[in-house]
Amino acid sequence: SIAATIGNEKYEYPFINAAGVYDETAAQMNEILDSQAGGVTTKSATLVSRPGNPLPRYFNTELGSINSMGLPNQGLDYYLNYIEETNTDKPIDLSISGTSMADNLKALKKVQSSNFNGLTELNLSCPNVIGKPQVGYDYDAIEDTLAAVFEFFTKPLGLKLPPYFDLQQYDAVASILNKYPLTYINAINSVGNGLVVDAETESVVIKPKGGFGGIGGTYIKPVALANVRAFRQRLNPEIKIIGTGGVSTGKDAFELILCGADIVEVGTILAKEGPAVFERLDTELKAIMEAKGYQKLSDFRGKLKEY
Ligand code: ORO
Repeated sequence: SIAATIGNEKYEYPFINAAGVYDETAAQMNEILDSQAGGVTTKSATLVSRPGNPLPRYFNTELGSINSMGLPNQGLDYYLNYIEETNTDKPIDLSISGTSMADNLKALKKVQSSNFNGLTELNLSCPNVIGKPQVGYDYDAIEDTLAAVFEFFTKPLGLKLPPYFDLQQYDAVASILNKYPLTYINAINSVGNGLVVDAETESVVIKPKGGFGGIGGTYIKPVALANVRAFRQRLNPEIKIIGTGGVSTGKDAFELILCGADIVEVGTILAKEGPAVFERLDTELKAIMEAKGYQKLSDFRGKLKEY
């Protein structure tokens, strides 16, 4: 079996979509649920629907993608209604991404008083809202947010984190997170504010922010592996980890799970291949496990060897 659990949620397959990919509308989320995905994450919701940034705002390259979507979404009520009306055995994870602390608190109060009891993922790492820094790079803001949220929020909560690059950053962030009853973290969001250049046209490839945007795909796999590993070494064992970043094969997922991921999310490769990718990933991961004689994910999860 390749099943996995986070909080009370059971994923028969350990792959789901990364928030923001193939999940803005009910039709897209239904397609993911109908595939061999373990579940679905909603597009990060704001209190009020948003059109997002001007087009073009997403671009695929051979090794990955760049995006500056700007949180286009249908608004929190749409996603809460979708969850309420959808009959499925699979988990639906709700992503929230207010553009201010006040909006995040309002959104989470709404979730708290709703019937939804699944995983709520608070996105502290969107790199693409013009004029708004990523909360995940401001330790005081992370701490203030968690202190305010856990005053009232009693449902299972996860945090979507930006990538970190210095071991001191992991120490600082983990010591804050370990003070709170988080159900999980999700590492990593895109590598923010990269730049893709088209040499032929001598131009950037997306319009918002002069072409700067979040990088996903194969480029960022080592960063994702490092973030999952570094947090697994520092977080309380009760805090689970969703590993996200640069997964396009079952082998990539195997590596993330070796680093400590409980389940794995896919963004760029899902945008490229569509929901059929989930069956391929399940099959590839099972084949690796069979060849190595592993029966379940916990046989190798977190067991990365060091010299
Ligand atoms: N893009 C990302 O890469 N991460 C986010 O959290 C949000 C967006 C977006 O909507 O632009």
